[in-house]
Amino acid sequence: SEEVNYGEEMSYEITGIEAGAGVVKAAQSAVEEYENLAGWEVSTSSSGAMATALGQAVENEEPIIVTGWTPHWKFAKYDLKYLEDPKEVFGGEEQIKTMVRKGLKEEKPNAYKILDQFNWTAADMEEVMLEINDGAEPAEAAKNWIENNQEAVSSWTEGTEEVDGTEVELVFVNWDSEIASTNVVAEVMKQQGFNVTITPLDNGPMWESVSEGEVTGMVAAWLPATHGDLYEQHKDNLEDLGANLEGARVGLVVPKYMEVDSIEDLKP
Ligand code: PBE
Repeated sequence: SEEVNYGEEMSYEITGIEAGAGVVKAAQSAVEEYENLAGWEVSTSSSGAMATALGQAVENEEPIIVTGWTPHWKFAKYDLKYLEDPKEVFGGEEQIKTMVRKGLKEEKPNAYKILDQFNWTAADMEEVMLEINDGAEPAEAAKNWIENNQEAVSSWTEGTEEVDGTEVELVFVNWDSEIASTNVVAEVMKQQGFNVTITPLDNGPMWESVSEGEVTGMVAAWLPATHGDLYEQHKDNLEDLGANLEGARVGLVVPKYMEVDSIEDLKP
């Protein structure tokens, strides 16, 4: 693997996603911290464009490095691997956590309780993501998952009462993982009688809207590393309801056919 130099073939480019994503910021830090990444750049665009570029590269068996994360359907669809990160720039295992605006517990206790009790596994989330990737509308995939997982869903609504049109606004970023989780929670709340709006934002504004109390909350906080800076900035002005998913991860992801195992194997 020491012999292969992919940099030139890839124009020394790491294929990023949205500029505000934590994994993009981490990739930019990696370029600074790994001396062997001198001259590399992280391109930014969107999660959709990253997925398209990845699919095309795999089809042509070309080298590509993307800013990746788990849970994500791409690992079910393609043979991929994370590059080892000996400097731990991307952090370790992450949780996805739920954050709500202050005062929600008193004002909308049933909404608060459902958001507090929402909790599922990486495999659950991947099931919804795969169905969406296969062409289902997010709301449709969410409804199907709910129908097949009544036991989990009743543990989220346990101890709550149905409501009559209480308004709830959930914010998220158009990352495939958060499209899945936000749609599932929104559908569950709709079925309990809430009038639910889901609003896609960039990462920074997502956190701000919760901490400014403009919206109900979000289920899209990746911690401790990926959104660590945003959490520090906003934690005093929002309520942290804890993990809704364990075992998440971010990092640099490549197809398995690439003869490189560690970020340190890349050449300047
Ligand atoms: N992600 C998906 C986000 C968190 C969820 C890894 C693209 C990020 O990097 O901020």
